[in-house]
This record gives sequence, structure tokens and C-alpha cells, in this order.
Amino acid sequence: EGTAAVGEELDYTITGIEPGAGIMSATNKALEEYDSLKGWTLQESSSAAMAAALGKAIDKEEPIIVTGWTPHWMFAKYDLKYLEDPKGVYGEAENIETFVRQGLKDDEPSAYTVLDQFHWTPDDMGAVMVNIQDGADPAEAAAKWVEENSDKVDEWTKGAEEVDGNEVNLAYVAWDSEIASTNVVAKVLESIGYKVKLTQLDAGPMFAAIAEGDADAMVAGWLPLTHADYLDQYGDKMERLGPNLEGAKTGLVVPSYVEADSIEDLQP
Ligand code: PBE
Repeated sequence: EGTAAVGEELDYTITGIEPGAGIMSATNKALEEYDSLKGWTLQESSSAAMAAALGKAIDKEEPIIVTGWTPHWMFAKYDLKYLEDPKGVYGEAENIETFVRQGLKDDEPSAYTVLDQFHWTPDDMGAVMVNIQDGADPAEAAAKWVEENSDKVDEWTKGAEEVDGNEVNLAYVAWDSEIASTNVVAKVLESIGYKVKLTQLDAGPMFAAIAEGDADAMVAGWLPLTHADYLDQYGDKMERLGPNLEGAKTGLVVPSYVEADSIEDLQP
């Protein structure tokens, strides 16, 4: 089966996720920049529905193209590949960064210290994601990781004094990667006495909540590229604490049996 057949079988449709995701704007840009994607459409969906569609296609060994990212459990569960992106529309390696509201350092120095020191690897995040995918409740999966990784957690809590039920509000988006990281940070904050509220939002509102002080922190800023527009819009009103994970990636992802290696192998 050639690559022309792939487009036809897919009705020239890429399965996307939530409209506010940076990977959606990057994919819209790819649709404009690659001749091979002329006439293709990007279907809005949700992260969960995208993963379900991927699983279904793989069960039937049918082609599918999704907007994907790493770290993600789907690379542990399925045999997948990124389509090469010779024009660099999806950027190089991304980092995931932590942002807090202005004033948090004075108001809640202990929480600020933990958030500032929070730093882990794609493998760490992947382990939590796989557990959640295997059926663990996100809070349980996070608690298990925290228990098994006290060396790392001790580094994050170093110098943070215990508090007595102070409240902290973490904003996040229901991307599998951010469900994992946000729940882990919540567990660690709870371990030093915080009462943590998790607020699930879309991407834009998540940045806005930190900028406006409606939420205290988030650990879900993908940069330098994926969330560059949000950083432009809200960066001045937030405190940027830098990467909590290095070596993330986004792009178009297909099961390895799909006969295309590059976005340029697709056919308009
Ligand atoms: N993602 C996962 C997000 C960032 C985290 C790649 C889906 C996005 O595209 O905005």
C-alpha cells in the first residue's frame, strides 16, 4: 500500500486533540507549509479521544495520523514513529517549564521552593503515565511514584519548611503528561502540609489563571515553541521558574506499519 492510499483511507484527516493545544496550532501551520498536506484537515478532538482512536486503528491495523507528543504512555504501549518534519514546524526538543503567579514567593515560600526545585526526567514522567494508563487513579499513581523516589523528592523539598494546611491551587490541562506531573507535584506539596486544589482548564485559561493570580502555579508550559504564543501574551504577568523536564517532543505520530517516514511522504 503506497502513501497515496494512506491519505485516501484517512479521508485526508489528521486526528488532533483539544483546540487550545500548541500542537494544534503547529499542525495548522504544517497544513499550510507542506505541499504534501494540501487539502488535508486537522480534526479537533480531545487527548483521550485521540488515544482511543489510535488504539482502535492499531487493533485493526488501519492507518491513522495523530498529533502526538513525548513523554507519553502510547510509545510504551504501541509501536509508533514520528513523521520526520524537515521544515521544523514542530521545533526541536522542547522543555516543560514551571510558572507561578507573581507574589507566590512571599505568600507561600515553601510551595515556591518546591515548585522551583521540581525537576525530573521523561522516564520519571513516563512511569507515572503508564501506571495511570494501566488503570491507577492519578493521585494513587503519583503517591506511588513519590514513595518510590524519595531521593528526588527530598531534593525538591530541600529547604522548604512544613506548613499547616495552607492552600495551594495548581492549574493544569487534561493532557496525560500534565495529569501525571501535576498530581506528583500535588502529592509532594501535601507531604509538607499543604492542602492542594487541582484546577483543570484549557491551555489558554491555564496561562491566564496564573497571570491573573487565580491559580498559584502550573508545571505545564511547553517551550520554546509549543506555548510560545501564550508566553507572549501572559509572560510579563507570571514568574517563570524554568524547565522541570528536558527532552520533550511534539509532532505527527503514526503506527510504525504506516508506510511513510516523513510528512513529505504524504500525498495531497
Ligand atoms: N501537548 C502536551 C500540549 C503540551 C503538552 C503537546 C499536547 C500542547 O500541544 O499544547
